[in-house]
Order: sequence, then C-alpha cells, then structure tokens
Amino acid sequence: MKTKFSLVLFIGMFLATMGYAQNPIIQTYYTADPAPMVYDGTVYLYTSHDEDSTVNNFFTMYDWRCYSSTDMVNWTDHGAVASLKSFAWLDKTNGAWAPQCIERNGKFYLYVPIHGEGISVLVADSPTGPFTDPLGKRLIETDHIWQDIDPTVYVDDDGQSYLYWGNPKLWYVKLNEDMISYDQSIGQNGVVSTEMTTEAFGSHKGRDGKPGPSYTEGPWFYKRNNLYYMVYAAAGIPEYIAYSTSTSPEGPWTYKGFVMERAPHLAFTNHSGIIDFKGNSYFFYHSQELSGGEGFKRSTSVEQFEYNPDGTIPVIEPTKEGVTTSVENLNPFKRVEAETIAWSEGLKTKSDETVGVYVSSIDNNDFIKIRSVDFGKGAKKFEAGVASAQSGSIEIRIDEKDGELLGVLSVTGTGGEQNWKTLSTKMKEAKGVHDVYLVFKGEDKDLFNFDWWQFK
Ligand code: FUB
Repeated sequence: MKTKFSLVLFIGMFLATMGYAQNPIIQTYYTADPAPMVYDGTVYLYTSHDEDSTVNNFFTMYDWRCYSSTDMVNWTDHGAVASLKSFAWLDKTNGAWAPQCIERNGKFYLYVPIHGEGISVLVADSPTGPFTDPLGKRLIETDHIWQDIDPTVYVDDDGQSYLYWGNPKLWYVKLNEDMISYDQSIGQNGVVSTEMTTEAFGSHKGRDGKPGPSYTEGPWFYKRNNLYYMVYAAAGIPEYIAYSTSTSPEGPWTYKGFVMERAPHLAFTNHSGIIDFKGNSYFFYHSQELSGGEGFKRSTSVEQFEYNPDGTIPVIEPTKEGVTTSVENLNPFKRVEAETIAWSEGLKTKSDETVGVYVSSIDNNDFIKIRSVDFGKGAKKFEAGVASAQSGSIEIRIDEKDGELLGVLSVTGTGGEQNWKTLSTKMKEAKGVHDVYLVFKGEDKDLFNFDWWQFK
C-alpha cells in the first residue's frame, strides 16, 4: 500500500505541475525496455517490468508484460505474459530484462534475455500467449554470457531473419526459418561479432577515460525503405539513444547521431523501440518520471515523429504530452476491458482464471481516463462487470476528471471479490466524441474489482 501511495503522490505532483499528460503510457506498473510489435491492425507492446520494491538496489525484474492499442492513446493491459518461471530449467529468480516479440507464420516468438543466463525464446499461438519454452534450454550459448542481453529480431523481405543483441558489443546470428535455431556455419559457432568502429557507432570516452564506440546496449533493428536501422542506447551510463544505418542487414554500419538526448527525467538507462502504424511513426522509450527519479523503477513513454525525407531520424524530445492525436476513436458500444487506459491514478491490475485481467486496488477518488470515445448519436445506459465484497460507486464523467457527471453506477457487494456480476445504470445522454473519466467513490480501500464496461 505504501508503494501505491508514493506512486499516487508522484503522479499527483506531476499532474499538478504539468496538467494532464499522456506519458508515461502505463501507470499501473513500472514498465521498461519497450518493444512494440504491429500485428493485424493492433500495436502489441512488450515490456520488462521493474518491481514496486527494488531488492539490493539493483534491477528487480521477474516477468514480461504485454499491452495493446489500436489508437495509440488507450492501452489494454494483458498482464504478465511470461516470466522467469516459464523456463523449467532456470533456477534464477531475478533478471527478466529487455524482450522483443515477433510474428512469423502465425506464431509469436518472444526473445528474452535473462541477466547472466544469455538469451532464450518462448513461442505462442497468440500475441498475448500463453508462451511456452520450445527448447528447454537457452537459445544463445556463448562464452560471453553476461554480455548476452537485449535481443532484437527482424525478418527480412527475403525470409532471412536476424537476431542482434549485446552489451557493450553487438553480435548477431542468422535465425533459421523455425526462429528457434540458427545458422551455425558463420562466425563462431554461428555468432558473428559486429565491427565496433567509430565510423559505425560514433565515439565516446568510456569510464576508463579511453575513447570507444558509443554503442552500449538495447539495439532495435529494422528495415524501412530499403535502409537498415540499428537504434541503440549509447555512451552509457547515463545513456542517450543514437542510431546507425546500413544498406545491408549485416553491416557495415554508419553512425548517424542522436535520436534522444539525455534529459533530467530520463533514467540512467534508456531503451527504444520504433514502429510505423496507421501512417504514423512512433518512438517508444522509458523514463523515471512516474517513480520520481528512481532508475530501477522506469516507465514506458511514446512520441510520434516524422522521418526526414532522406530517411534520417530527427532528434526526438521526451515530452509529458506524448501522442496528442488518437489514430481512431474508441467504440463504447461494444464491451471494453476496464484495463483499457489512457491515464489512471492509484490503480493496479490483476488477473484470475474466470475473467482474465481486471482493474484492482480501487480506492476513493482513483480514476481511469479513456480518450476519444465516440458516443455517436447517443448513449443512455452504462453497464459494467464488477466483483466486490464491499460497496462503492463509479461516476461517469466526460472531458475532465471533474467534468460533466453523466451518471453514477452504484456497486453494492456482489458477494465476494471474485464474484463477478453485471450492473447497469441509466445516465444523461452523451453524444459525439469525448474523453471519459470513470471516477471511483467509496469509503473503504479496495472498494471493488472492475473487469469491463459498455455504453448502450
Ligand atoms: O532493463 C534491464 C536493462 O536495462 C536492459 O536490458 C537494458 O537495455 C537497460 O534498459
């Protein structure tokens, strides 16, 4: 509860000074190392997860989470889709670092580093899992296992896929078509070491005072308009984001400069992921904004940007506003998961076997904001799936947290915290496109659990 209080306090301070923001895009958990994947009209965002309680003043990371969005402003929480426990052979309890998921032939491959244990892969039939371990052992086996972190994967147009990774060097393998093995005929047992020259990766004075390439970790590898991009955390630590390009997936690379410079609210690490989605380009990264400056409690943010006409990436500013325009409106006349959130305060999510992920830890005045909700010609009724041992209510407001009150859904005890019931209320008619605020009221803590809602 103490952690929840400090999270709320920092969000409150942050909002009081900055007005309502969109970044960081996830407020219910600390999420780092964002890896977006576009699949079937939806962005799936895979993240690592900094625990609320940091152990031994170091990264405390046990699982990988997934969120999705079709509009780039509201994000649906799919929970922890994989964890260190997904690997039966592993006896480590910490070290779930930066993941990336990629789809091939209808299967989803989640590449994950486990700090000190190299890189492994999990496979699923759906982007949100369940993910299982196809190998029963790690995928990448080298003599520099502590440096084997931060995998990034791209399937080229000719079908050849590449897995790059590494800190402070950059290695790659050419994955076989099964995506869970690789061509052993190149490099050292299949592992190729990229030439780390100044021309390829810029230069920077290391902690030993000697100049070296600025590349540090967190590569993000992709192709756009026949140019290959390697975007990465540089000059660590603290890190900025830089990038290099090549006309070949195997280099040589040419250093191109900064993408995101250091800024006071960024963490000592940074880690990026870039996508094009519905005609726009988006840059994901992490900051330490939500935790009020704790580098082991990071949060994912996103900025929209435009490539320069020659394909170079402009320097991108980390902002509080983030993505200002949704790429589509949200339809409130079909069931919306309660964990679909543009901004929230004070809340967590949990999951159970009956309903999957739901919103929890609901206290008086906590709220969820959902952006760009299209009521069309009118909505007159609000329905919600809730479970509660106690009672409370949901105020339905538009445009501001204390904006026009359309109605109040009274949530009386449903007979238990997992005893799910559908409740509904009539409301003042709403028309057109609005941001919706669901504001929770009640006298106790943990008022009820909230699974879904819908307007009629
Ligand atoms: O999140 C743990 C590590 O911090 C990642 O693997 C690095 O990229 C850095 O973000």
